Amino acid sequence: MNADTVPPPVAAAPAGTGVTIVIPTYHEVLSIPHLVERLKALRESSGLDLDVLLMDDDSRDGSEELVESLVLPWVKLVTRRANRGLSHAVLDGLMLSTREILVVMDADLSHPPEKIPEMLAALDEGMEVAVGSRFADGGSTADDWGLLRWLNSRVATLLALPLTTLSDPMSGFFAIRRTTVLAGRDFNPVGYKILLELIIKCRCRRVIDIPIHFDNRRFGESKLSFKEQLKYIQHLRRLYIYKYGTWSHLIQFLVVGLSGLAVNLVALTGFLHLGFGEKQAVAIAIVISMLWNFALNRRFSFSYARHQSIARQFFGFVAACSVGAVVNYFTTLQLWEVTRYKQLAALVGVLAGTFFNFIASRFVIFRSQHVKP
Ligand SMILES: Nc1nc2c(ncn2[C@@H]2O[C@H](COP(=O)(O)OP(=O)(O)OP(=O)(O)O)[C@@H](O)[C@H]2O)c(=O)[nH]1
Ligand SMILES: [Mg+2]
Repeated sequence: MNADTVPPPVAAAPAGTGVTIVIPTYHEVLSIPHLVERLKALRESSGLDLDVLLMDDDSRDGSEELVESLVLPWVKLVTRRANRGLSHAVLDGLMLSTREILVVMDADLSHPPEKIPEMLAALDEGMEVAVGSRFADGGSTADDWGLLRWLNSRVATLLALPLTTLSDPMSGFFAIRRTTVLAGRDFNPVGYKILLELIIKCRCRRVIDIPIHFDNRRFGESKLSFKEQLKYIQHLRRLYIYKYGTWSHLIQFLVVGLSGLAVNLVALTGFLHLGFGEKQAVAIAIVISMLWNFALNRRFSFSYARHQSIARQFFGFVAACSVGAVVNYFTTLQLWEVTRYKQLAALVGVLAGTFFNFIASRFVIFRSQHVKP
């Protein structure tokens, strides 16, 4: 989070009671009156001590004037001019409020405010986060969700499976305790998925799904672009690294290794087709796949070491691959003696060589360097 734009720390402010609803808005002037109307009805029917913070990224669409004209002391609009973006707007809103419970929801009427009391009841029962879910039993989405949108959402949810047990971790509708938010560290969200960021960085364990019906937006346009979806992958990668540390580097290393195997086979086939001799084709394929692995490992698996000398890393990587091949060779030969399953011996040899490569890459070649302040 950019320190310049974060409001003063609320940790110093006295702990409040009641609920703040934090709503990120961008060009939502048409939806705001309807949303406020429904929140007003909720306030009256439930008797909740509830206020609303609209975190607007300087839409200049009349939202500011509209909120002023409503003259409702419990509805405020904060105009943000720096560090724009949905996740930052939500985080700023969460930090601004001093209320005990914080609810986040979209402005476009896709989230039913009437479900808020159910979410608050879950927090009362000891949950840290209650999430409005489209995919929990009893949850639903508007009928005209096309197959593509549904598939997109399901794939995104599947990719987040190792991070949380929630059925709808993409949801933008959730309730969380202020103390839980304040216990979070290292917030660094990219893109849209602020809930995932909070769950990982606040180390939330007690999370619960609250089924909701997710409506289509009625006014204005969606701001969820393809670019935002790419950012989601980047965000997921960061969260995996944060949560799983060295394990996440190992997984990336193995995925890169598998892709290198495919590159090797394609290159070998290609060069044989082009009429190269067998020995030449094998050697060229090895060089190409090694370069491929090096580039991808430097860019992804060990990206924290990207600013270090590329030449040193490259020669280190080539050396590690060569020693790894020797480890593979001797392990296979050793096992060859004790088993009649030669392929099994070769497989263990490959694993031993890969393991050696990983350890050398992670802790020697692409080691993290701590720079003295
Ligand atoms: N402050 C702020 N709010 C944003 C930004 N982008 C989107 N929002 C708000 O975040 C909420 C969710 O954005 P939507 O465009 O509805 O995204 P979505 O719900 O995934 O897409 P739809 O299905 O079309 O509704 C809405 O209330 C938006 O106004 C932004 O950059 N800054
Ligand atoms: Mg929406």
